[in-house]
This record gives sequence, structure tokens and C-alpha cells, in this order.
Amino acid sequence: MKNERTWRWEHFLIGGLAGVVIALGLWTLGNLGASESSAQAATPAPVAASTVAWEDRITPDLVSKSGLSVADEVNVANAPDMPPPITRSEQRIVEVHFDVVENVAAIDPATGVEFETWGYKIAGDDTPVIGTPGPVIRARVGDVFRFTVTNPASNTHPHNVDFHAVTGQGGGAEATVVAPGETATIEARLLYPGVFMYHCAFGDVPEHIAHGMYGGIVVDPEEPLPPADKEFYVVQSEYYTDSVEEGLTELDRDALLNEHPSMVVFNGYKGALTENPLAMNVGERARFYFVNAGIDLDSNFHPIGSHWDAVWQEGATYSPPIRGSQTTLVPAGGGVVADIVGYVPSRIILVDHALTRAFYKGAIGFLDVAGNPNPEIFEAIEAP
Ligand SMILES: [Cu+2]
Repeated sequence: MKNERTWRWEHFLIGGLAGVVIALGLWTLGNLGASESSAQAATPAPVAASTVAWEDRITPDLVSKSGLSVADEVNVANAPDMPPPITRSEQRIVEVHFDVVENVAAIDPATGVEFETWGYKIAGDDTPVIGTPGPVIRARVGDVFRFTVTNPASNTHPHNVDFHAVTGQGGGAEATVVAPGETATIEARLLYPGVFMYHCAFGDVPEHIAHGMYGGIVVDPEEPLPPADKEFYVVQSEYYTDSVEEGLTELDRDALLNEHPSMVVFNGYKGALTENPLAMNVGERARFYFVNAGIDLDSNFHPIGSHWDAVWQEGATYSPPIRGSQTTLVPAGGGVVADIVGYVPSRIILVDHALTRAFYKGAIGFLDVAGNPNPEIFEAIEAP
């Protein structure tokens, strides 16, 4: 894959090596001089390294906010759906309005475990009842993200949003604090492409995240990723309940302090992706925009019975992907973009491969691949 970006990356490496050689030479000369005269000559000149760093600035040239129009594409969706990839090549203003959700929801519908869930929903959209994970936002690098959050007067707690995609105080947290009945708006330039977490960062932040206040924002790169046939938004997260029995449970503060969740789930509740499996066809490429909301555990995201054909590690889509891996490590508060190619009809089982979490705590989902068998790739052989 010798595309332009790869070459630039190689130039960076070559430039960096040259810089090290030059710096070492200067340092040696300086030291020789220092033995005779001043300490000034012993300081290596930071020429090569800083030059390379500036030339390889990866943030886009910005068009002034005053010259931008409002984007007219779909920029939000509820899990596991993704808004379509952004096809325009100009910067725009992306407007998104969330309402804060405070509710009681079943976080294990099969056994009737309930919990007080807090989260976010698209303003005016009454389909989500649980609010967690929050909707996924999609924009393009260089866009101005004009975000409004409303905390309905019927709620009890103040909240806000820290976007890992936003450059500014607290990722916008300080400027988006809303008590019940309040609304706040920020405008933030999206400087880096990737898949990023957002979460409430008000007050006792772990408590707010433990109640479900998180989601993902995808910032498409200037040079689009190769196309995928299906795209999915999946968020891993943890619950710290004082019980896993039927009925309303409470937050277990000891478990939270000890980083010992009672549940680890995909898309907000146990069974979200097993009761409603994801689907693709043989011959297709499926792309996961995956966020690990934590709070505390790293995720070891693995597709049982398949591979990650491409992985943009840490969700950093400016950089080239690695190809053909098994389990991708997604830190708490991080994300990844990972592709699966459908080769044979099967049920691919998505797990956190710290398998206690998958088998006992809920970190499991299904991706059903439909199509014709291909015995050149897989077949079960009858015993003679
Ligand atoms: Cu909150």
C-alpha cells in the first residue's frame, strides 16, 4: 500500500533518522568543544527534529468559521447504526443537539436487572429509552462542531459533555455544564480525524459514567477510508451494581472503587448484540467504530471465527491501518476502527477476550454472515 500517505510517513522516518544522526554529530562536536571552552557548545541544536515535526503537521488548513455553511447530511445515529460516510470535501458546520436522559432501564432484560441509567439522546427523538450509549456523531476533520445540550427540567442532576475530539477546556465540559432546565452550546473545531469517546465529566465523574453517560464521535479524515459495505457503532462499558438479581439495583461504590464491575456490556445492556445480532453478507466488508467507555477495563476486542482484516489502532485514521490481526487492544477512554471481511456463512462472536467478561458479565455480541459456503476456506469433514 504505497499510497501518498505511506510515502510521507516514510519521509518522516527517514527525516527523523537523519535528524538523529545530525544531532549526534553536533552533540559530539559540542562535547569536544566543551572540554576546551564553554558549556554553550555542548547543547545540540534542535534543527532537524523540529523541522520534520512542523512539516508533518497533520491537522488541516482551516477555513474561517465565518465562511462556512451548515452541513446538510445526516450527522447522528443510534447504536448500532452509523451515519453514512461524509462525501463532501469542504469544511462545514455540523450542528448536533442532545437531550440528557435520566431514567430507570433494564440493563439485563433477560433476568430483569434494572438500574438508574443516565445518558444522552438526539433532541426530539423519543425512540431510545435507555440513553446509553449516547448517539454516535459523525463529522469531517476541519469541521466546526456546533453542539447544544439540554438538560430537561424534569431531571435531577447537573451534567455536561467532555468530547475527546474537542480541543478546548475539558473537551467542552466546562462550557456545557447544564443544571436541570438549562441549555448550553459550544463551537469546536475538529482538528484530528478518528473515533473518539465522549462522556459526562461533571462532579463525581466516575459516578456519572457508571450510570451510562458516554458515547462516540467519529471524525472522518480528509482522505476517506477505503469504502466498507456495512458500518457499525459499538460501545463497551461497565456497570457496578450491588446485585445481578431481578429488580432495581443500586450503584456499588466499593465495586467502583475496586474497579470490579458486575457487568461488562456492548451497547448499553446485556444482550444488546446477541438478542439483535448484527448482519453482513459473504463478500462484504464490515467496519466497526468501537469505543471502550470503560470506566476502568481495557478491552481485548476479538471476532471469534474471523480476523480483523484492517485495524486503525486507537481509532487514529490519519495513519495507515495494520492488516490481519486477531485481538485489538482498546484502552479505557479509547476507540478503534476495525474491519471484518465475510468469507463464509457463520456467526462471528464478538467478545472482550478477557473471557470472564464475555461469558459471565455480558461482553459478547453476534455478527451473522449470510451467503454461500466455501469449502476452500472452511468445511467440516465427516469421520470415515
Ligand atoms: Cu452527568
